[in-house]
Amino acid sequence: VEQLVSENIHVNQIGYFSSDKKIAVINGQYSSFNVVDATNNKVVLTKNLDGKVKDDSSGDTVCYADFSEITSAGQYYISIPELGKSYTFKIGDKSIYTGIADGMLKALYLQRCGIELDSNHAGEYTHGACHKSMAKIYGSDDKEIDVSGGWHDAGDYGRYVVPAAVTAADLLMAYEFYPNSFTDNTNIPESSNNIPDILDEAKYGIDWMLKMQDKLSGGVYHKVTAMGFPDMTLMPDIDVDDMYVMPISTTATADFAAVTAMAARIYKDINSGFSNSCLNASLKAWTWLENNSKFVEFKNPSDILTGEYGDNSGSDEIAWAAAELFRTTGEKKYGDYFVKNFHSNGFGLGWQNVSGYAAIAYMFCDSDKIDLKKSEEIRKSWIEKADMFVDTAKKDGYFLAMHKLEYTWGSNMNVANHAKHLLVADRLSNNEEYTETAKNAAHYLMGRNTLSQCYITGFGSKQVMQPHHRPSLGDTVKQPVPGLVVGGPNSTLDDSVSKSKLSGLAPAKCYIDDMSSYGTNEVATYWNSPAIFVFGYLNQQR
Ligand code: G3I
Ligand code: 9MR
Ligand code: ZN
Repeated sequence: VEQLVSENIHVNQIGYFSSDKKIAVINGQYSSFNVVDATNNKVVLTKNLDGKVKDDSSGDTVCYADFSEITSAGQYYISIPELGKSYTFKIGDKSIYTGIADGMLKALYLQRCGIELDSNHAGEYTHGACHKSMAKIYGSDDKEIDVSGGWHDAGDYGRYVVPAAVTAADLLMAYEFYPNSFTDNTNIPESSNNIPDILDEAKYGIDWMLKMQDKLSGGVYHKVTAMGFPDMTLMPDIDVDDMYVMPISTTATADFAAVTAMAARIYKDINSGFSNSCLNASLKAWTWLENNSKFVEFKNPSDILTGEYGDNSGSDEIAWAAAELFRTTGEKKYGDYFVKNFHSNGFGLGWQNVSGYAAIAYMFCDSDKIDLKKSEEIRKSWIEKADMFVDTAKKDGYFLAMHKLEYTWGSNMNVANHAKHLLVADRLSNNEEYTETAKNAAHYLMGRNTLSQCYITGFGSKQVMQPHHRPSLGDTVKQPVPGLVVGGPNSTLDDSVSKSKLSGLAPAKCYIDDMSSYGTNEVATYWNSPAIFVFGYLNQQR
């Protein structure tokens, strides 16, 4: 008898590496499973299921199908007599992730603002050059500046310095950690220029950030957006609302100083002109920070309704800037500032808390002026946190380093960032538990989760079809723009669809593939970028 797909058999819908551990997570208690060759429906392995784990985040009680012994490349599915079959997945070498990894990077190209997306590069997902007009400096009478370029932040068309900076930083860091994982042929306009596309993409974002710096003071404007969000089906090139440049903030300026210092270092031998401009811009931003020691907070003025990216402290951002400037220039004053002012503060790797970026910059700095005691202390607590993630994952039914309270807006960023933390820890001190737990995060994003939902548009068997993403809704293509990581489960229920459809559900189940659910189903560049880092690790040997 032909079996139907059961979404209670959770697999990585893309696949598993031949040499890796391969586990499917099953919701419920059953006795045995088969692994079936999908090309001829022949059973290649029959085994007992094991384990009985109550998963806190989903409420599921799960057991496991471990089929690690299957190493032959091919297409398979899991079948459980009483339940049904899983989605089909691959077993193979690193090439099974090439499409999805390149797709997530390519998605940032598809988020580009200020240029035409032509069919040669964007396929069906074309649109004309957008948001090219001059933007008004908010609060001034008539001053206008050109701040075209950069990435649309998310499902809206705003361009915000704080999230763009961490996006670019993730790309640069992915390249610094895994230089051989990235190619020059993802078919973006800069492909085949002998520079890996990931660096070209980062530069696209940074070129825009450079325009967001006030040339006189060195301070950096917080964002450029219209006064409100455009209609959900408005294509970017049709959106002609007046754009406003919002005031300079400490967080934007410090994040800017950090990422331009990184760029100065990484592009030094690749594009020295760009590297120099970045260094000068970074030093200027640092000067602004010195001249404005009182925290300049950004708050939306009452008539501006777009994303705030607010923060009540800039100290982690400034410490990050200091650490990157120290690593890039070797100048003692930046190192001293960092040592005096850095607090690990949970080693944040998100847009709001960037202390993790600061720590990485200092730990991996090879200057002989480094404060070894400080560096060792940071290293130790970084490892401790990694060990804590491993512990959390051991208790989690889906082997995920996620506490149930972490399923908030953009929880998929938390998933990817924890993996990133573990991979950095593995660089500091090799440990298979770290890399294993990081891989489990990737399995989760690709469908091995309580909803059997692949969270990256255009990929997997159960795909996201209705992301809160204006170009995906406004174009004539049925499939959404591919390669975008959606926010994922959010138990805070931040939008009305979530409130009406998801209330009472366990945290990991608070997700809905609905275009109006911005709290669970929007996309954002800084949700893609840490996932790109993780896939940089996975694709290392490709
Ligand atoms: O800061 C608190 C933290 O202290 C607390 O532990 C945690 C627990 O819930 O909440 C934290 O605040 C959250 C904050 O994100 C920081 O993570 C807020 O509850 C949460 O509402 C907030 O959500 C942000 C959302 O904008 C609303 O401001 C998302 O992170 C952020 O990704 C999202 O960004 C939007 C832009 O505003 C507009 N463009 C689209 C973009 C993506 O949805
Ligand atoms: O589209 C907006 C999305 O980018 C934001 O993350 C979200 C929260 O600020 O808001 C979305 O815009 C909605 C607005 O907040 C309320 N009116 C409807 C808009 C589209 O759903
Ligand atoms: Zn645009």
